[in-house]
Amino acid sequence: MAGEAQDDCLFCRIVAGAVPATIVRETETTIAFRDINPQAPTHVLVIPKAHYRDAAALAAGAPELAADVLRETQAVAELDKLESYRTVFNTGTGAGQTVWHAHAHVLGGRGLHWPPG
Ligand code: DGP
Repeated sequence: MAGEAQDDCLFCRIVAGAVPATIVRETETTIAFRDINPQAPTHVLVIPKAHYRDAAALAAGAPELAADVLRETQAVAELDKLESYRTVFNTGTGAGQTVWHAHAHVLGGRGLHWPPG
């Protein structure tokens, strides 16, 4: 069921502390941790603690929680003193989503090209 922790979800396991991660921020509803395969000097993932399979499910099922995630992307940018940064939600396989727990990528610390690949 949407929102409930899934035993087979990697990011639910990070939330539970069962898989280690470099956590940079935590709130009542979210955590932010450094990506294991960084694509920029700052590459942090912001996730809701509750399980939603992607950003679309999160926005539809828990809009206030989606807003919490967005607020935290800004907090991560401030933490890493980023003047410019990019927030990305990959939604669906064709867009490159590989982990099925909603997450925002926060990328910064280098020039970022547009359009993305
Ligand atoms: P996406 O492709 O949008 O679903 O992004 C998933 C990201 O998760 C990807 O950039 C790599 C990252 N990732 C995968 N496994 C782990 C892990 O075990 N720890 C951390 N910190 N990041 C992970």
